[in-house]
Amino acid sequence: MANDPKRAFHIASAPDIKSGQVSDVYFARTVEILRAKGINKRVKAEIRLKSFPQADWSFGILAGIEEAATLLEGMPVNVWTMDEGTIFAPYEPVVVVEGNYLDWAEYETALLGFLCQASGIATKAARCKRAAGERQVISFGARRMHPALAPMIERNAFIGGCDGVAVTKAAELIDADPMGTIPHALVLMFGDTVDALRAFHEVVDPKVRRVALIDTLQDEKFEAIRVAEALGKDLYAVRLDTPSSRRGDFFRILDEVRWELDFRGFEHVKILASGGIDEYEILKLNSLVDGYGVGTAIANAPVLSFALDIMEIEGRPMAKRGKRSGAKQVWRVPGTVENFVLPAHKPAPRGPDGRPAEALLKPLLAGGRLVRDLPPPRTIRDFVLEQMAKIDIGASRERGLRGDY
Ligand code: PCP
Repeated sequence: MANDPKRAFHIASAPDIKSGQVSDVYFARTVEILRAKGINKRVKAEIRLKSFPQADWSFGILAGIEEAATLLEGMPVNVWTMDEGTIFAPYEPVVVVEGNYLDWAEYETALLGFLCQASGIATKAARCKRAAGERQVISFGARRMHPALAPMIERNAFIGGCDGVAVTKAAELIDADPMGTIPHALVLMFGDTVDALRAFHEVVDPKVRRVALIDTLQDEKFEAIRVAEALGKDLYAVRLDTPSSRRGDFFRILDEVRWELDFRGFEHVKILASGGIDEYEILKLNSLVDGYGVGTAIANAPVLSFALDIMEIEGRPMAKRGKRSGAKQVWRVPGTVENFVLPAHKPAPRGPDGRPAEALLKPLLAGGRLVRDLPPPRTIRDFVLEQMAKIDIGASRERGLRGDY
């Protein structure tokens, strides 16, 4: 079986995406028909969400804006968007595109793809970070998805609130050091948890925290005692990734480990948990756990199924059934994350305290030229955490957004 140089990974390249080749065929046919009939109307379209993927989700984190800018940059279009990281709700337009329809029609598929997956990941990461509070949440999920997407997945896990990412290539994108502990494979290579940890301590850069994985071979509580006695003050934490077949009452296992460590004076040793962790599991384990490795729950987060719809043709409000026509602005009540939508031609409203409301849809591209700075991931993450601190449980409950914590 000769090595076939043409065999490549099943992914679209950046030039493929940028040249509009990642597009549903009915857009190409629409363009063909409109060209044949000499129709090229100037339209305005908006992207918005109809509902969250799960009933207990009460906020969304907008992500994918930087890639959307890269996609549409250089095209004869005007684009307005919310800032990346903005907390939004269904029925609030997050992106508006204006231009001659034939110039951008075939970019809808890729544009929505950038926003739907990235925003799902960022929102799930935000829910996990919100549940964990000050405790660390590290993205461990790249292995669950196509590797071509790993940088995108972990970048959006980070801007959503994760404190770190595991994949080196993704860490470069967020300008941070990759984070990780020990895989079961290393323990198996040494045939002993303490020997593997000692080798890690001897070989790996001292600035990397010493975290012992304690569920590979023996009972976690006895392994916790052994690694703590082996490394003493140099041991930062133990990680429990207990296989589901042995997990039983995970809380009780963690409680025993905590007791045995504290009983012997190893109060400084933190406990990390991974394997099947999501925001609900985090809420159950917080009283014992100091940090989490979250994989599948974030990497395989439900997408936010944004839709793009024309709402104005040749300057006149026109939208399909089920959609509000006309250009809109999304306003934010000062000092809150409470948004509301008004027709764009309406005057700027004021908040209950008289302060002017903030317009969330801001120019991004003018005639295809970038007219707004695109902040680095860490700045977007700070913006997300700052907003999350403002999510007022009472108000969200009043607004009938149930089930949030
Ligand atoms: C994986 C790795 C990640 C975990 C699972 C993510 O464990 O340690 O932390 O799990 P999740 O997708 O359920 O959230 P293994 O593959 O068992 O372990 P390792 O590669 O660390 O030996």
